[in-house]
Amino acid sequence: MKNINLFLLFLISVLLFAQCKSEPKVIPPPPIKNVVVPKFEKDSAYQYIARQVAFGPRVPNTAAHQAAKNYLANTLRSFGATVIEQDFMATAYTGTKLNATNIIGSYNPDHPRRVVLAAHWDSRHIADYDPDKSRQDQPILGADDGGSGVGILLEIARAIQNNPIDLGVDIVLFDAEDYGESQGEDITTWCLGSQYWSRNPHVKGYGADFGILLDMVGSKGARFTKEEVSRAFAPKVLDKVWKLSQNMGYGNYFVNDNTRQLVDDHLFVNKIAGIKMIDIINRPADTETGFGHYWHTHADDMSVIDKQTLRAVGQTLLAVIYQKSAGRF
Ligand code: AHN
Ligand code: ZN
Repeated sequence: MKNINLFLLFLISVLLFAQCKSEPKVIPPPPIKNVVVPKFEKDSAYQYIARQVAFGPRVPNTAAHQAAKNYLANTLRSFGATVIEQDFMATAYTGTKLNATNIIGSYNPDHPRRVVLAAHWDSRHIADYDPDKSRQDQPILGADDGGSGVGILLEIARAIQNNPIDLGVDIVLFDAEDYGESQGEDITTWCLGSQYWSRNPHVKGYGADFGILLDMVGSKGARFTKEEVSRAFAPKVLDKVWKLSQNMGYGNYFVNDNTRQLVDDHLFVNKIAGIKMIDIINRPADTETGFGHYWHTHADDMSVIDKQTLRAVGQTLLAVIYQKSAGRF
């Protein structure tokens, strides 16, 4: 009898040990469910852009930047996100030390399946493409270049608070994206916040199934093309997002045209953090720079922001994350 008990104990131990040693945990796909995708409130997103712009240019080492930082972190907190302010010191191409902060708002921080949604919250320190040369050394408001993506992500945060989601969602607002050297050779002068976060994620061992970056997503008649870095690193995510959006009726914005690679936050997230991230970014067909006519000029103010465009992007993103939570993306 005693021997049998000992044998059973031995057997159980072997089985338990074998369990522990088994393959690294594979997260099972979720059961396929039906889910309601909340409505994206474009007027609300618009207001969140206006609030950012009202601080003035959000350039590191300025009072407006500090005020905008507090506004963004507090707003995400008020929407029920777990917020981390990731302070870091960056060195600009000028040698200037920048006091910078990535702001991360997380939903369901312990959920094993995660998606990361990102945008940059700083605005450019110079207006290097402004037609008025005398004002090129002045910082820009960045309503579209920075403000629009953040405004949409704040509205998504509010939607998640009101419609609990069975998915981990991390909203990452990168700092110091736009302090790069004008026409410089060195791509690492751009995207200082995403470079820092990719090397020092807000939680150790951080991972996500995929990521979506929003950059200049608010102007009238925006054209979101399939950008080369996104195509190279995250082709399936890119095609699924575009198809979903087109099926929702936003094919005038999300077009099936390919455009060349861009140095943007997603490049560093893909290369350094190894997270598949696409870039939704406006690439007009008819401007010299390939960006909006207002790009890196003082014309990048609230007058370029269009609510229909905000809705096309915001409603697409809500569909992506709620479908994903139901095993349908
Ligand atoms: C460059 O022009 C090097 N990158 C485009 C990324 C960018 C700048 N997004 C906003 N501002
Ligand atoms: Zn810019």
